[in-house]
Amino acid sequence: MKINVVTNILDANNRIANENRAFFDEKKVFVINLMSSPGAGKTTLVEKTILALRERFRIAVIEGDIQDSYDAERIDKLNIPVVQINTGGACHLDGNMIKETFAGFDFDNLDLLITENVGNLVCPAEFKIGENAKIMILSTPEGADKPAKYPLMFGESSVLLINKIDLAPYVDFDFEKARQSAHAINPELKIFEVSCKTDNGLKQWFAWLTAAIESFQAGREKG
Ligand SMILES: Nc1nc2c(ncn2[C@@H]2O[C@H](COP(=O)(O)OP(=O)(O)O)[C@@H](O)[C@H]2O)c(=O)[nH]1
Ligand SMILES: [Mg+2]
Ligand SMILES: [Zn+2]
Repeated sequence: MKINVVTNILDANNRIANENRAFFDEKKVFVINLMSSPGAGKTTLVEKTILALRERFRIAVIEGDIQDSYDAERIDKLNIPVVQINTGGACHLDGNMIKETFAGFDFDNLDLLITENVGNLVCPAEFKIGENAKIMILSTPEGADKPAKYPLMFGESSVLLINKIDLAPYVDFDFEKARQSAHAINPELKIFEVSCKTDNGLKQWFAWLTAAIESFQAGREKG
């Protein structure tokens, strides 16, 4: 008999992710799973999002890295509850790792949990963690061919932030090609062009996230 190990791992993970989701639903905590390749701007976006929305929502962060706690220290400086997960080599977060952090947060006093996944355009998209929405970043220096090369992440995400638009002129980023190929994979994908350096375009992202959290907490959307 041929055993499909990968399917079994994903099934087991889905079960745990669904348990996490049920827990977050009960606590009315909106959870985003933020993914990108290393250096695309995840932590910078998390910092900007905290600064923009902290008056309105109670926010906490999970930082996922293979090792070290550099990103968590950046978040801690903003006085936001943060737990660092060190995957010890694994290139993605999974449901179990998220569950392990539960003791570190006061979920009764939270509206938004942002999880920064390990930098990688491949397997983070395969492992659910109990999120309401997958959000991904593609930065302009990475090139406009990435949707075609890494279709799963673009297919699974609700929002694509094209970051570092301030660098676009220097790296010849083809916005039309990126948009078209991303929408060919996922016609529902919301795309925002932003710069976390100049803040250009970030308002639309904050508005999307605010509306998504409010809609979830009003019971109009279930994870
Ligand atoms: N020019 C430019 N640099 C950015 C932008 N966003 C982030 N960076 C820089 O890109 C580098 C990686 O950002 P970081 O947030 O740590 O990326 P992460 O690895 O995805 O978490 C840092 O030096 C940031 O300051 C942007 O919009 N424009
Ligand atoms: Mg980071
Ligand atoms: Zn992985």
